[in-house]
Amino acid sequence: MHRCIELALLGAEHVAPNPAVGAALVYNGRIIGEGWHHAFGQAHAEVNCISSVAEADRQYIPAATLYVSLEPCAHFGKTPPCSDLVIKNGIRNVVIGCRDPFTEVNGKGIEKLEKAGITVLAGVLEKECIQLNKRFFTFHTKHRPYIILKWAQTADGKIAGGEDARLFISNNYTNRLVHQWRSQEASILVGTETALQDDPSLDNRLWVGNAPVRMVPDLSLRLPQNLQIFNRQQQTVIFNFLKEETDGNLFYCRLIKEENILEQVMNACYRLNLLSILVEGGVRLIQSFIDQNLWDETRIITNEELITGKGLDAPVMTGHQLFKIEKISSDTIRYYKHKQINQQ
Ligand code: AOF
Ligand code: ZN
Repeated sequence: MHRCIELALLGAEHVAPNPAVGAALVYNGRIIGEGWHHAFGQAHAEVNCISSVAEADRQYIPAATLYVSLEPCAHFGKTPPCSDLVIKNGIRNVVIGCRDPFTEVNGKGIEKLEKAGITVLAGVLEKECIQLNKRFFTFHTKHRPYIILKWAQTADGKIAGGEDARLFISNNYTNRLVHQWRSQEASILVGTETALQDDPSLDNRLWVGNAPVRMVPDLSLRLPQNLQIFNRQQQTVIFNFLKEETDGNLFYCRLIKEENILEQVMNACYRLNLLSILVEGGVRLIQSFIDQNLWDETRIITNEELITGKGLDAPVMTGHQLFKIEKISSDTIRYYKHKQINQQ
C-alpha cells in the first residue's frame, strides 16, 4: 500500500478533480504490475496496473493480489467501472486503502467485488490514503472545498505597514513556493479591499502547472476593470448581489442574501466543482474563516528579520495544531491543521 501511495503521487498534479490513485498486483511476493491514474479523463490506476503486466506474467493475474489505494469504482464515468475489470480478470484477492466517498461509488465497488466472491480487505493505511486525497475527501464528504488559509507576517506579527501600505514580507524563494501552492489548488480567494489596494494578479507565473480560478467577492460591483484580476488571463469568479453572467472566462456569480456570505461562496465552489481554495487575504476575510471554524489548513510565513513596530495585526488563530515547520532563508513557514476538523 505504501508503494500504491508512491505511485498515486506521480499523477497527483494532473488528476483533479479526480483523486490520485495507485495500484499494484502482487504474485508470490513479487510485484508483477503497477499503475496509477495519470490525468483527469484518462484510464484509472487499476486499468494501467493490469495492462502493465508482462506477457510472461499474465498467467499469474488471477492468483495475484491487487492492492489499490482507493476503492475500485463501480460506475460508468469517463471510463468503465474498475470493479468489473477486476472481476473479468479473475482476481480473487483485493486489498483497499480507503473507501471512495464519491456518491456514485461509496461502497458499491467493494460490494460488487464481494458479490463476485472476491475476498476484500479494506482500510489498510486508511489514514494515509485519505490524507493523499484530502481535497477530494473534504469536497465529497462536506460538500465544500478543502480550505487553506495563508498569510505572511513580520517577526512582530504585522501583515501590512503603517498606513495599510502594501508591505513585501516574504523573500523571493518563499514567493516561488507560494506560486507552487497556487498551482496545487483549484481556486484562490482574496477580499475586495485586497484586490483594490494590492492589485494582485493571483497567478502562478513563478511556477509550472495549472493556474487557480481567481475568486473575489465584490458585492456591489465597485472594483475598477483595470485591476489585474480582470485581465482575462485566468478564469475569474466575481461574487456579487447584482448579476449572474458569463463574459468569456469571467463569471459573475450572484449571491442571494447578505447573511452567510462565506457559506454561499462555499456552496458556489461546490457547484463549480472546485475541490480546494487558497485564501490569501486580507485579514478581515481570513479572520472570518477562522471565526466560523471554516478552514482545514493554515500556512503562515514569518519573516524573522523584519520588524515594523506598527501596522495591521495578523489574524488570530484558534483550534490549530502545528504539523510542519520549514525554514527558507529569512522566512519560517508554519503549517497548521484544524484540530477538531482533522480529528475524525
Ligand atoms: C478508481 N481508480 O484510479 C480513480 C478512481 O470520470 P471517471 O471515469 O474518471 O471517474 C471519476 C471517479 O472515479 C472519481 O470521482 C472517483 O470516484 C473515481 N476515481 N477510481 O477506481 C482510479 N481515479
Ligand atoms: Zn475506476
